[in-house]
Amino acid sequence: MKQDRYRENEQLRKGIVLWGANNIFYILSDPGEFTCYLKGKILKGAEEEYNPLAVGDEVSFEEDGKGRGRILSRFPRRNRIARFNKKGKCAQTIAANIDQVLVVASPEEPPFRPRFIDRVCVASEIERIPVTICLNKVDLGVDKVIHRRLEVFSSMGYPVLQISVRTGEGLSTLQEYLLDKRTVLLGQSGTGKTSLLNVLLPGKERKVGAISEKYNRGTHTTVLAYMETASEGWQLIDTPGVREFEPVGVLASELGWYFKDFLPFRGHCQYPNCTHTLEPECGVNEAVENGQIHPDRYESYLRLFFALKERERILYNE
Ligand SMILES: Nc1nc2c(ncn2[C@@H]2O[C@H](COP(=O)(O)OP(=O)(O)OP(=O)(O)O)[C@@H](O)[C@H]2O)c(=O)[nH]1
Ligand SMILES: [Mg+2]
Ligand SMILES: [Zn+2]
Repeated sequence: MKQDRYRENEQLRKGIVLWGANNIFYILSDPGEFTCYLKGKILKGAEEEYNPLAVGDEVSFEEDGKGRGRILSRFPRRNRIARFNKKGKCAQTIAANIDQVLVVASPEEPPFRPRFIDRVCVASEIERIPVTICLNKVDLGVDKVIHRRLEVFSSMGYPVLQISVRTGEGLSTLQEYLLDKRTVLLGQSGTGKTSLLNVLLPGKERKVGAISEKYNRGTHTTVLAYMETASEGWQLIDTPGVREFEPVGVLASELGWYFKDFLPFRGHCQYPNCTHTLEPECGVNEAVENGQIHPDRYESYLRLFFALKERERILYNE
């Protein structure tokens, strides 16, 4: 008898992953939220990935009539933001099906790290996801070096916003960027991603962390990515701060295409497949030398180039 009732209520549904890990995921469907499990932590077609499902993924599931369900499949992704997981030696998807990436940085506590921003820009360019750069904590002061580096991002076409969750500066402008979109927040630990959610989508008192006095870094307060929806319908995805961000889906030899400020100078390279490293007569190198490309952007490029080379050597035994 019990078995029959279960079968009667059983339904096939479609929904979006709000958060989850391992094999339990919280799915938003119409109507309501469902706690769903993924049998054996494996999903067909996603065997090679670190995590088969990420926040923002669309799935089909079978509901049991009591708010629980079993995930059956993942629908094709429109895009994803992913990084290389060194432990798993494969791609780790942070969020899927997003409209915009918001890189959250800070001038201090933790110190400004433009290389992190550069890498997120590469990962987003690979998937053609628009990026906005958001410098939080401007109440702590922003020096000239940071201003200059942020101008480089503006000149490449990335919107740069300067805000302070503490004083409220810049928040109304930021809100305009978020309207009607699903935005994922990415940034080092402690830059204020969760603090931002608390002011933009108030009422939940999500946990924010202290800055470690010893290391002047965040303390990895958020441990799982999650998505929240504003009453107007736009969505924000908060993510755990990561120390290292290495993009996936790009070979070292192709990396230069994702540094937008290099593009005008590629035509001056002697070799069409120039990697802008050791080749003679390289347009990018010349532009760095005569100040047309910011030297720190080039430094970012080199570090990522050699990191990708090393990864390729290990993965493909080159
Ligand atoms: N001075 C200043 N501090 C801020 C501002 N916004 C956030 N903070 C502080 O920065 C610290 C870290 O904030 P969180 O929101 O936890 O940072 P997070 O980016 O979510 O960090 P993880 O979850 O570890 O990735 C907290 O002590 C906040 O109070 C700001 O605008 N100015
Ligand atoms: Mg957080
Ligand atoms: Zn070159």
